[in-house]
This record gives sequence, structure tokens and C-alpha cells, in this order.
Amino acid sequence: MGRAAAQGTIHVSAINIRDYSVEKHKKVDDYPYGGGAGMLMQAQPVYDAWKAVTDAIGHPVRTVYLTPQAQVFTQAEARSFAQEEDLILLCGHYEGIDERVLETIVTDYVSIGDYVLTGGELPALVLIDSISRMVPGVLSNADSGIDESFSENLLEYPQYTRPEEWMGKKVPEILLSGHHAKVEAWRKEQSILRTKERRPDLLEDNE
Ligand code: 6GU
Repeated sequence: MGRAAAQGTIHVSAINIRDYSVEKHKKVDDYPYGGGAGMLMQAQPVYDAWKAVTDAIGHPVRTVYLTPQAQVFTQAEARSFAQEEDLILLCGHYEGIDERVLETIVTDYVSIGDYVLTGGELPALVLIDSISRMVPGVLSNADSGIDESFSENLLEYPQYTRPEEWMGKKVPEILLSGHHAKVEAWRKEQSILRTKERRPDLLEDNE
């Protein structure tokens, strides 16, 4: 990511929503109407921060809200977001954000998995990494095309490097054979077996 940003292939900037607070102590949160635990981010600073960014970009931009209340982020979505010239990632904190501003500005809701985090900042970094690596010029030729495992909905096959024997464990014979077609067939079979064993859910839903 650092290299891609230095080359100008990608550009990332962080906007502090607190800078858009209009209150004396730069407050951006308040109590939820109806009661309940925790604080909510208010609509006004979120909207004003978003508006400043959109106005600067000058055209409509997909705005992604990071929240556990969404479908889990997939490689297909990473690919789709990578097509966009610009993206806004909105990170909540506290118990969430006033629903009215979400209805007004958010185009996409994304979770990174079924567990709870304190805020959307780490999920945003996860998205930035996965989306950036799909942008032409970010990965070296050697590393690009590593999307293939997931685009076929299969896990990667097991891999081995030198030495041929380690702690009494040998590299599968077929990989030393130099027989390209047989190696390919073996890898495909391993991918299917591994997916059945570790992630059978991937074989069920076809995306
Ligand atoms: Cl995107 N945000 C938060 N706060 N928690 C999460 C998440 C997102 N994805 C999983 N847990």
C-alpha cells in the first residue's frame, strides 16, 4: 500500500469527523432517543464531513458505511469497488450513527465478519488493502492474478518450497515430476478437497 501510494497509483486521505463539529468541545455524539446504552454519532458532523469530501471530488461517489449490520464483504465486492475512481469509507464509532444521515449519504453497507469491533477504522483498512490490490499497477506482475482462487470460489491448494524433505515430511511427488498437466490436475483436486473440508459453505453459494 505504501509503495502504491508513493507512486500515486492510489491515494488515501483520512478525514476527522470531529473537525466538523459545531459544538464547543468538538462533541460529535449524543444520547439515543428512547434510551438505551451507549452514545450515537450525530447526523450533522457526519453529513458536513461527507459533504466537504463530495464537494471537493465534484461528482457522486459511492459511500460505504462499515457496520456489522451488513452482508459480509467479499472478493466480488472488492473487485467492484476497485472499478470506482473514488470511494468514501464512513467509519462509525460509539454505538453507531443517527439513522437519518445514513439514509441520506450511504450507498453501500459492508461488514468484515461476524464479530464485534469498537469502530469501523480497522474494517476500513481491510477494505483499502483488498480494493487497492485489485487496482492495476499496485501488485507486481508476479503477484497479480492471485485473485483466481477466490474468483472460482475455491480455496488455494497446498504449496511447498525447498527443501524437498523437512522434518521427515516430503513434498508430494507429483510436484517434482515436471508434468505440468498432472500438477494442474492435482492442484485443482486439492483445492476442491480443501474447500469441502474447511469451507463447504463456499461450494454452496455461487457468486
Ligand atoms: Cl465493518 N464495523 C464494526 N464496528 N464492527 C464490525 C465490522 C464493522 N465488521 C465486523 N465487525
